Amino acid sequence: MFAMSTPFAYTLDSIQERIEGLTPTSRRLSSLRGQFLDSRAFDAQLAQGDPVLYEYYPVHRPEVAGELFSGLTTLYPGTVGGEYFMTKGHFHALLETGEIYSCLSGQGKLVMETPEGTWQVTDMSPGVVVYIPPRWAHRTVNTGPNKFSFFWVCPADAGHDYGSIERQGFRKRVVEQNGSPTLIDNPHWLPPAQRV
Ligand code: PAN
Ligand code: ZN
Repeated sequence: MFAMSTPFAYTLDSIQERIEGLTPTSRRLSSLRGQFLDSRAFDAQLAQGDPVLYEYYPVHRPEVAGELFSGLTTLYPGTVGGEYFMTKGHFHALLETGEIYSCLSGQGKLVMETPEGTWQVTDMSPGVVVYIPPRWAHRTVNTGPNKFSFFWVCPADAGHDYGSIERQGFRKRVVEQNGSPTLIDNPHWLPPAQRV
């Protein structure tokens, strides 16, 4: 089905936060409508412009078992109503697949949870590698004043399931309080048995 592949190399340029030779995919503020807690602040910010919140460079491979999907994501600094800029976040469509995130620059948090609502939030700074086990949804949050970038690798057939996160968000949100990143409960989050 797919041509036999041969080993290949690519260059993660951590200074310019890109993978040489690839074009990034961008997600703008408008693509995160409904994801930030303060929708008024979101609308007010969007009225001023639609900045890029993050960019990623996916190194695509055939979406079959055994192949690996990898790339680089860079999340810009900022907040919406005090909530730090973040990625959309997702479960993998093949729930039983994990992922590795490795921080290259900046400061952030990796917010994770299972379908049952067990959660964990892990600090990321350069050199930190986080193992995301199968079944754990994941979202990154830039809590620093500079760009936050990380390398990732997961099974190429993992796929992305954004649906449940788009509907209610993660159980924990990361907001700036007294100048520091603070975890708060997401008032919209419901345990699985109470969801419609
Ligand atoms: C990452 C993410 C990437 C963008 O490659 O897809 O950082 O985040 P969203 O997909 O949540 O917008 C990954 O976890 N892939 O599986
Ligand atoms: Zn993922």
